[in-house]
Amino acid sequence: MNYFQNYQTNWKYILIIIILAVIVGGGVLAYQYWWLPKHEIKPPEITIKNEIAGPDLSEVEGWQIYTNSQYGFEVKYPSDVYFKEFAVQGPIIAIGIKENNYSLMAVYVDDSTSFGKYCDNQKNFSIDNSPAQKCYFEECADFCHEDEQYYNAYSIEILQNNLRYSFICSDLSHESLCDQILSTFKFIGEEDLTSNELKNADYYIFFANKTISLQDGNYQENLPGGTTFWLGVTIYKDKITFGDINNDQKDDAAVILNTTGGGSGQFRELTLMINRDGKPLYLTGKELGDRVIINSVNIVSGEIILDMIVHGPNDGLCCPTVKKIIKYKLLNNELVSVD
Ligand SMILES: [Ca+2]
Repeated sequence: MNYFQNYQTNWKYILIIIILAVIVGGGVLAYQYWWLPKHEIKPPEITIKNEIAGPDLSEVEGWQIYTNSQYGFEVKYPSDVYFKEFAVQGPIIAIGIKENNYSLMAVYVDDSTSFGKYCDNQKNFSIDNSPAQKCYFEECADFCHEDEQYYNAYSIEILQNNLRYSFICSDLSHESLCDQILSTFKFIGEEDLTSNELKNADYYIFFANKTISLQDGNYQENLPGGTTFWLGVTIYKDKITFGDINNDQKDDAAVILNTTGGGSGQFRELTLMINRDGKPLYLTGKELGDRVIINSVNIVSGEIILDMIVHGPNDGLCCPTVKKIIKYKLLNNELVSVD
């Protein structure tokens, strides 16, 4: 075998190897491209509720209210979450978890009439009657360098009055908490009632036959000279529900109050607070009963719908067991029950 033959044989082998490599390599690429699932972030079902249904307040019982009067909104939040406000540039608020200073959400407000365009996956809906979009995307912590780890994030953007409110939740493992906080989002204009105003308003109480002034959701009246009180009023499980009840296109509020006279009785009343020039004004109310349970309050088409558990004939006062839906509407400035 001479050198030339040897050379030729080597070339054949090399050529065969190259052809095989191209076939195998191409096959692998084609397989990856066509058969392997593409990298995508599956959006879970949106849990944000529209404002007619209202957030499920049974889940956010005892939450506090953050109000931003500069940008006109409020959201509720659990006690283990903190809000940090910033001056102008960058996020206007950082929301974090107290325990480990963990960053949960950043809130930006900028001038825009359209949603951001960088979504991998999106869903449109509405929050407080304004167009909103939930958008999943990849995010990186620090200028997105080549070798940087990307992670999955999502934003909820809300458009109102030429402003875009962006809530960016940078960790999908906290998606349900971010969603839950956002489900309580509400714009507040000068003409709107706010939860804070309702927690500091005057209410007529049937139980005591008098008008009292709540301060931060509480009222307490002590017996003369003593520390024991004879009248205590609070907002029952933070149940404040907004909706138009007197058909003037301005949202009013249904508020459930809990009154006690110092004994074991816990008397629940429904009160209707009318929006009068942007301020809450007591109009009328209904006694609901001692220790009845109010699961939810909704306002739909001008009717207040109470989902309650009331006492059956064999129930002790402590422990009602009978599920009952009661609907009220306003007639001649009185709440009347409707079927
Ligand atoms: Ca109204």
